[in-house]
Amino acid sequence: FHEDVKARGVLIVVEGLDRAGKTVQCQLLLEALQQRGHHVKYIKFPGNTTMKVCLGWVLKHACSDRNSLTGKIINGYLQGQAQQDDHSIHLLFSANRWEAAQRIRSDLSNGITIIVDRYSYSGAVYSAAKENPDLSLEWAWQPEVGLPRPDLLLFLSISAEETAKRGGYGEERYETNAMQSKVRHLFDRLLSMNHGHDIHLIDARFPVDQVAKDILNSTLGHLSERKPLETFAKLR
Ligand code: Z5A
Repeated sequence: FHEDVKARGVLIVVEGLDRAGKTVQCQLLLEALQQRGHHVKYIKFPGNTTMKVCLGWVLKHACSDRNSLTGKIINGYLQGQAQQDDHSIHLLFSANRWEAAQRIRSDLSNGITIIVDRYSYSGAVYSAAKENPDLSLEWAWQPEVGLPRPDLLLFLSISAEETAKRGGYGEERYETNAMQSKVRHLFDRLLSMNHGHDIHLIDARFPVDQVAKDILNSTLGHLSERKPLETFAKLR
């Protein structure tokens, strides 16, 4: 491999249902990797205007796209303040990732490892879960084709029933048991279609510290990978 490929950072995506513990785990992984001397950044999708406070940790690491045009529209939609056609909002979520894609590429090539809290997988399954007959999982995946493909996908595996026990759902439009169950089913389907992908299923039912250890173990083996960055392909 060329020298620039050797030096690049690693793209790590953390996915899962609402309340699976993604943000808590991203924080812990960020800290663990930084303590080991890695240069690491955190990005959350959708990048929007909501500041999420998690165990007292304000997401100061979140990328500047939080205030992007798409981020603002998406935030209003998620809060129920604005209606959008299913296809239109889907494409805006995808555009929100495309807005960040060049930055992700350039950070990786500068040796920065990036931890991403939700990505294209959430994008496809939340839209397909609406069961709009014209919005299949395959249709929903299509705008993601060409985006940077993660080197490692950590899927926090837990059922909708178990996440519901972690506290009442809030005001966002997708926070219902029925929606989360459909989302879980679609995540399973999507992950099974992404052949050749490095996916680690992490049992997210365990206490936070145990989950963090499993995630770190899964991640450490990948930090020495130096293959060229790939992009998402069509679903097979
Ligand atoms: N969406 C979409 O439609 N299209 C897209 O392209 C994208 C997203 C990217 C974003 O909501 C919504 O947008 C989301 C998908 C959709 N749908 N919904 N609903 P958001 O930004 O508000 O949601 P989020 O930030 O991603 O948060 P979350 O999913 O609700 O939570 P989380 O990050 O997975 O969990 P957490 O904040 O780390 O922890 C949640 C609680 O559980 C907290 O009280 C923790 O203390 C507790 N917790 C965490 N881990 C544990 C363990 N191991 N045991 C016990 N308790 C735990």
